[in-house]
Amino acid sequence: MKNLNRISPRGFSLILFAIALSFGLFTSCKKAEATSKKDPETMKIYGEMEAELTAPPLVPRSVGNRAATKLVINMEVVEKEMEMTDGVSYVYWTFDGTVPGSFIRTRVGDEIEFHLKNHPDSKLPHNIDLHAVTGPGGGAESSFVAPGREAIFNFKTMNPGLYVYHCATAPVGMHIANGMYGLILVEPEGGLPPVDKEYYIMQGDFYTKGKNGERGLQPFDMQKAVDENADYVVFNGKVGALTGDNAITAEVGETVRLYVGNGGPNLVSSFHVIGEIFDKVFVEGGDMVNKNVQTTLVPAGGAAIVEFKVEVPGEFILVDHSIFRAFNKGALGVLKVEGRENTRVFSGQVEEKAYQPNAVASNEINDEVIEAHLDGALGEQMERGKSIYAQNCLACHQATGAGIPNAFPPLASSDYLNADVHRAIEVVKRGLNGEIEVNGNVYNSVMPKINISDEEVADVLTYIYNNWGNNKTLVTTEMVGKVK
Ligand code: HEC
Ligand SMILES: [Cu+2]
Repeated sequence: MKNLNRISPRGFSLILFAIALSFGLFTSCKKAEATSKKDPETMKIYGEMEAELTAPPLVPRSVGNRAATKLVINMEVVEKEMEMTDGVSYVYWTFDGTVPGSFIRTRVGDEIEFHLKNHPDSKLPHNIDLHAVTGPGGGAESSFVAPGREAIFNFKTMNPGLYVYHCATAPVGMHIANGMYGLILVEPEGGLPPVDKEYYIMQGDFYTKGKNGERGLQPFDMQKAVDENADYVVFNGKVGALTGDNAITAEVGETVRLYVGNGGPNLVSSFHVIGEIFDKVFVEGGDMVNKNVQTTLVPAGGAAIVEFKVEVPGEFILVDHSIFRAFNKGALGVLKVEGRENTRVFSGQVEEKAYQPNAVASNEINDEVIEAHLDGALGEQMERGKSIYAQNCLACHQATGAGIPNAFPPLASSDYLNADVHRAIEVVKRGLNGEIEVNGNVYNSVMPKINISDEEVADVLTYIYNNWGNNKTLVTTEMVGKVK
C-alpha cells in the first residue's frame, strides 16, 4: 500500500477508480441488454424431435437455423470387448458401443430430455455427467442407472460450445479410463458457419496390466492409472482408429473442421496436425477464436474446435505432439487429402545431393591398399571407390572403416560384410534397418538408401572389400544391376 501511494498520488488513483467504475457499469449494462433478448432460459421451444447420434469420426447434421426445440436423446451404456491394437483386446465401457460415445449435436436453448439406458448384460451401474449441463453433477446423480434400467432427466442448453460428457460413477477415474466419454456440441443461434468436412476425434489414455503391445485380453491396471503411466494414448479408442482405411479424408480446397475432445482420464493433449496450420481454433471449445495456430492444448475433460483449409494433397498426420505418445503409444491419425498438386504452396523435393562440409579429402582416408600402389583396372576402381566412400559412407562408417560403437557398424573386417556380397549390395541400394549383428555386436539403427549409380556401388564396395582386412571380393556393375 505504501509503495502504491508513493507511485500514484491519491487524486490520480481516484480518477482511475472512477473510470474503471463507469466502464464496468457500461459493459455490464450492455451485457444485460444483449442477453435479455435471447436468454436461453426463456427461449421459446418449437416442437419435439429425437436427436441424431453418430459414431466417431462422424458428426450429425448441423442445426442450421432451426428454432430451439425439445430434443430427445436416447443413449445406451454397453460394456464390451473390443480391439485395442493388433492382438490386444480390452473390455471397454461405452456410451452406445463406441469410444468415444455418440456425438450429440444440439443448439442453445434446446430442452433436452435425456434417456440413459444401461444394457441388461452390463455388470455395473453407470451415469452421465455432461459438461453442457447447468445443474448438480452435470446430470450424474439424475442419470445413475443400474443394468437393465433406464434413467431420464431434463436440462436446458444454456451456453453454446463444445463440451465433454463422461461417466461419473465411482471409481470415476476407472469408468473414464475404460472409455466412458464423448462430446456434445451446443451450437449458437443460427448454427456454426458451414464447412466442407467435419469430423469427431477424441483422445484417451489407457492403462493395461501388460505393457504396450503385450498380447491377449488386457485388464485395467489401477496402479498405473494412479501413477498416470499410460500404456496406450489413442484417438477414438484404439490404435489405428484413424489410420489406413480408417483415415479421414478431404479434397484440396475444402475447409475441414475437427471437433477435438480429450477424455483423459489423466493426460493433456497437445493436438497438432503435421503439415497444416489451424486457420481458426475455438479455444477450449468456447467462443474465443484464435487464428494461425500450430498446436492447441486440449485439457483432460476439455475440447477444442479447429478449422483449416487444405491447399495441397497428401497425408497429414494428426498427433498429440507429446510425440512419444504418437509414435509409441498410438496417438496418431491420418487426414488424407486428394486433389491437384499446388507447387506454389508446396514444391515437394526438388533435389537431393551430397553435403560434406568436413569432407576428408580422400587422400586422408586411412587404408593399406592404395599405399601399395595397385596398378591397372583394379587400381582405378579402388581410386574411384575411395572418393565415393568419402562422399557417401565416411560420415557414418568413419575414415578407418571402424564405425562408431552402438551407432554405426564397422566395415573393417566385418563378418556381416564378408559373409554375403549380395546382401551388402542390397544394404547400399535399399538401405537397412532392424537388428543386425556385426562382429558379435548388435546394431539396431537405420541406414538410409544411398542414391548412387550401380557402377558407383560396385566401385565403393570393391574398395571396401579390398581394404581393412576384408575378403577381397571384386564387385562388378553387373552384380549390382541384378539387385533391384
Ligand atoms: C547415415 C549413416 C550411414 C551412411 C551414410 C552409410 N551407412 Fe552403412 N550403415 C549404417 C547403419 C546405421 C548401419 C546398420 C543398420 C542397422 O542397424 O540395421 C549400416 C550398415 C551397413 C552395412 C552392413 C553392416 C556392416 O557393418 O557390414 C554395410 C555393408 C554398409 N552399411 C555399407 C555402407 C556403404 C557402402 C555406405 C556408403 C555407400 C554406407 N554404408 C553409408 C549407417 C550408414
Ligand atoms: Cu460408468
